[in-house]
Amino acid sequence: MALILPRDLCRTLLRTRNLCNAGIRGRHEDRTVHRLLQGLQAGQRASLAEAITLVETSHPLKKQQAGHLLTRVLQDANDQYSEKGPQALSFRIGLSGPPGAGKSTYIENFGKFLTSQGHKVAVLAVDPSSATTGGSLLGDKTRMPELSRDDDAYIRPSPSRGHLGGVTRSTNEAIMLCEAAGYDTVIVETIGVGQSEFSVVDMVDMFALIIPPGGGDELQGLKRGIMEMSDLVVVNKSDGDLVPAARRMQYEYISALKFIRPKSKHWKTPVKRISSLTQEGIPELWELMQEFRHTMEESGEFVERRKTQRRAWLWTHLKDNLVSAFVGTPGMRERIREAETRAMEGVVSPGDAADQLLLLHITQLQKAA
Ligand SMILES: Nc1nc2c(ncn2[C@@H]2O[C@H](COP(=O)(O)OP(=O)(O)OP(=O)(O)O)[C@@H](O)[C@H]2O)c(=O)[nH]1
Ligand SMILES: [Mg+2]
Repeated sequence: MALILPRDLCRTLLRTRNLCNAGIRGRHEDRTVHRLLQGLQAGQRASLAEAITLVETSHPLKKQQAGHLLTRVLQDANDQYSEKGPQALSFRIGLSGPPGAGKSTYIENFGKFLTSQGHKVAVLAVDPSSATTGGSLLGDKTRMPELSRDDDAYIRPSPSRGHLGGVTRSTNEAIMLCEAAGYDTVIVETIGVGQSEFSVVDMVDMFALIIPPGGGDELQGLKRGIMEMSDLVVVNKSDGDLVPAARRMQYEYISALKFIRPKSKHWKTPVKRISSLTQEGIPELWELMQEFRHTMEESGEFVERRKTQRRAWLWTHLKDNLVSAFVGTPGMRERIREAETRAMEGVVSPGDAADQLLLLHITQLQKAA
């Protein structure tokens, strides 16, 4: 059945997500978009911060501007890629671990190590707790005192609005903006307690799990799922009295990983011990990460993963936008509430209730067309 969208709905769709980006380059460009683009190209932090705020917004006009900006950023990135190949691509590293594992301490020292090597590092956070508590990375900035003062580093506090989907979605776009501003290494941090790490996997080139020593139950708690997604497992706090426990943890993870299907046929997930406090093992870990990147690039998987990720994000956006367009149809909220009640009471099966709502929606669309 052909689905024809009435004009009102089209407008809503275009406003909620700028679906009409193609060919923007030649058109009159919004002044804000132009200014931000220039700022990004000049590597200005203030423009980067403003651009990220723009992609986090839910304001319809600003969303449209964000869409234009992202299109331009993507075009520039594609030009760079055609010119230089995979070398033009940044390195996106996802870092997840339970609270207190030492993520902030690690990022502080790892980040400083990278900037000392001439890299430009951006740190973004996907923090499920911030959605309700209002942004815990503010505290984290103080736990990354030196990195936050480093001219070659940019630390973005986690957005404090919306549900997880919104937060992670804009993080994906924030990564692109950081790259446009010249950051060649982007670290995305997440607390491994919910679903957030699953979305982060779809944003990064390498996903690292960081765990503290001890806490045997932790291994069960950390679920197979997250291990299956990891390209690297880091046992942190391998210093002083904690060294024996860190070794035990390392062996436990090495054996646990033997029973897990490898994420890539080109890479076997290593388990490494480090100390973020003493910085022991941090340079070696970076070497390993580069080896990973090299292996992935050689096999073609690096670029392939990014393609697959883009497809996955397209579907995320599509589902979100379809649901909001559906819910936004006049009178639909009322009908949804009725259907919910009927399904809850067991009068109708949830599947039937959903089918009826969809049918109603399609009929309304056809009438309006
Ligand atoms: N001994 C030792 N302590 C560490 C190390 N890394 C971090 N810590 C300590 O562990 C505690 C937690 O470190 P954070 O870096 O804040 O951990 P986090 O994973 O960012 O914690 P959340 O943000 O709460 O999830 C702090 O007291 C750190 O000083 C390490 O390598 N060795
Ligand atoms: Mg932290």
